[in-house]
Amino acid sequence: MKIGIVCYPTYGGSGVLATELGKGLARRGHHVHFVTYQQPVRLTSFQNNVYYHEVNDSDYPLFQYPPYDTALTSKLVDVVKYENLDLLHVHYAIPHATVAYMAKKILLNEGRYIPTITTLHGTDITLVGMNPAFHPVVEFAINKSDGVTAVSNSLKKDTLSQFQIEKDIRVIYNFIDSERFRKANKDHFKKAIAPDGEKILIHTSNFRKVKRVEDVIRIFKKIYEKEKCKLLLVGDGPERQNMERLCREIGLCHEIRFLGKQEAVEELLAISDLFLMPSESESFGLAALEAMACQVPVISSNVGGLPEVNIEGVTGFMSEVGNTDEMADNALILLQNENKLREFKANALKHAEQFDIENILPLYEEYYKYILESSVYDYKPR
Ligand code: GMT
Repeated sequence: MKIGIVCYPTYGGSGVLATELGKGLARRGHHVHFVTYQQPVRLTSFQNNVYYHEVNDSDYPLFQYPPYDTALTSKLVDVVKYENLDLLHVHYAIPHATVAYMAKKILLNEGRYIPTITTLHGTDITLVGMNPAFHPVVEFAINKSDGVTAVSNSLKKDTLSQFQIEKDIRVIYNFIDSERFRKANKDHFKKAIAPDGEKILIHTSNFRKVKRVEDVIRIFKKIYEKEKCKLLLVGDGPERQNMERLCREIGLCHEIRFLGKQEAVEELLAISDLFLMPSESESFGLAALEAMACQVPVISSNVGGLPEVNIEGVTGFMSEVGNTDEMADNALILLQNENKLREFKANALKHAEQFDIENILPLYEEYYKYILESSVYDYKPR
């Protein structure tokens, strides 16, 4: 198949997932064309069957906001026509589902039908999509996609309750590449970060409000009072300054390392003992799954799709959003009991294996075939 993939090229979960999906499909012989405004962060080296098309918008002085949607639509029309694509798969509804619809209409006007699939990732529904500035357009565009997938049952439920959806939504879970996300021996890193054998806690995210990153630091403080440990903060984003201020206030800057955006996050996960994810909302929690694949149990909130990933009392523990006392207590249950920690690490790996890319890729391929066959009936030649 010749597949066009539209995504955000940045460190966010939707872009990571879309890029890994495309690379996986290319390994299985499909031709995958990424269309976005920047080289996706996980698309770092040459791979056969993978192509990248950059969208260039205009900086004409009249535009207060350069019309990216229009530029992306034009690029999609071009790529579908000249690369002879079979299917467009867009990740994150805003604005990608709308753009895909527009491209489809333009191509239809030229007598060419291109089926489109939208994958909903989370904040496009639960946060941004709910904003009245976007809601009617998002609802319309989802309904006009030939296929719609959601990354968890929870996100499907949220979508159906917040929007009038006429389409069937197929749940296809996010995945990890177990070859890459595994516990490799990185003892030299561990020694550098925790020279006295302290336990290492880790959080990775885009440091947005929804991640409640200040809770990460509050949880760490409570743990630290009982058990000497280190905290690694991977990523960057709007809450960084507030986090740094809080670290100074509680006097723990020397135990907390801000590592910024990291390419090889799996190397840091490999030396970590616990992953903290106290998010306000989380449709799936791909970062938690990546941690589990590296044998890192998860202390998280119990919102959204997290209970579908983190199994309470097995792969980690979950608490109500904001209950940092309980999250710290749960972390201590594991940090102060080597046997229990070892058991949870093994459980985390075992559960994560179900989400291996090799199990999930065929589900996308099968869905593509289904959409290609069924959407033929929607095609009405001019
Ligand atoms: O978490 C973010 O803010 C990034 C966002 C994205 O779209 O890049 O992540 C969402 O999609 C991920 C991949 O499907 C999910 O694992 C995250 O749970 C989801 N984030 C939220 O729902 C807050």
